[in-house]
Amino acid sequence: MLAVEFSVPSLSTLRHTIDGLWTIINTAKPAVLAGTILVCVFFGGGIVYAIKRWRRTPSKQFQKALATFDEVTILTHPTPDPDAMAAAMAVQHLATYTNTDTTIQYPGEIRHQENRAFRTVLDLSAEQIESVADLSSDNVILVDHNSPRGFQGANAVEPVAIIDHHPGDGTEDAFTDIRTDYGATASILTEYFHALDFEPITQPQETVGDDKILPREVTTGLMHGILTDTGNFTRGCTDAEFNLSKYLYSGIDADLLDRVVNPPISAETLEIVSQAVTDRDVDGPYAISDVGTVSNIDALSQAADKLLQLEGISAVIVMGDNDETLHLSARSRDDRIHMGNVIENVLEDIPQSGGGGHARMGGGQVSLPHLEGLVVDSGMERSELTHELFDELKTGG
Ligand SMILES: [Mn+2]
Repeated sequence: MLAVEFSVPSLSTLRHTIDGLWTIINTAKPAVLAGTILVCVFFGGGIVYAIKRWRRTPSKQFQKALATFDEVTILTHPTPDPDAMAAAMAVQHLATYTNTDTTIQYPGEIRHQENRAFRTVLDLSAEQIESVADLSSDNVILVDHNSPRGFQGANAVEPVAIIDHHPGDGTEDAFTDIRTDYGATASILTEYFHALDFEPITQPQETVGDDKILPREVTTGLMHGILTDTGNFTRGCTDAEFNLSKYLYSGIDADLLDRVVNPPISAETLEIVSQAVTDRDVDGPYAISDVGTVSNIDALSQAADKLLQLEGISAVIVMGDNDETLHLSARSRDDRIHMGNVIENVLEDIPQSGGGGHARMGGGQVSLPHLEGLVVDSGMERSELTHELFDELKTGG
């Protein structure tokens, strides 16, 4: 380590310096003084201009970037959730003011009842893609994620803009606005509309003319995106989420919001949730539930969410199989364990299997033929997997 010592100037030294400056100013000729002032004003103005440019709001920068394209693809991640869909809708709405044609696309599936309700109730039109060839345009804008994934050729896609709140680097050449401290991508886009003086109105989309207006579908969608990503203002929330919700409030349609927040749940999903609760294995504060074969793997995470609410339980894993693959969904509110590591450590020894995640949320996939030893010699029963998971939970992962 290099130690640097700073000497603090004494008071008398400072006084001498100030006196010296006064003498220079008093004795200088008026012409020299005027010249000096001119030079100061010139450079000062330059600096102010540079700062203003540097501080030009992301909203204006993004709008400018949008305006350079005749058409763009707005792409979500493979599990388009309300935040991703709201962000996509918001970009699409902003693009109508820059005369940019837009297509919203997504890899993966929209299955969760909340996501299906979002699409139907808020009239989102989005296309599914399977490979890079399906992209409607070369100009790809990523929302709610910062590197393309979940479709063939995703690695080759170089986005022109990225708006997200997940950690990541983005791409050097693209407009990039990644705010990891924000609770939702919807918050970032709401901030754009607010900064650009858009007015939330309670009328539907069709009534929007040239005025800078936020129709009720977009407003309600953005509100729903903020609500879901922050767990109704209880998770990863900042000032921005609260302040921007106030801005959105006047344009929210209460009926639409109710329909997207509380959609009907399919009988199968509720049955899986109930089965996960009934068939749970409990060891101390941990619960693991194997619900067998399911047609809707989305229901596993909902079952895990519900099981975690059980009194006395602080970490859960729910598993079920579909098409020769065992899917695991894990949740924790136990600070002693890292759920992502628990799943990763147990699954890494099984061929063609794997998983991981964050401290409080994890998931994984296991090839059933490999687990049961039909392909390789060393197989195990599903009940043995449950035991291994319990053992790993106790070590903390
Ligand atoms: Mn999000």
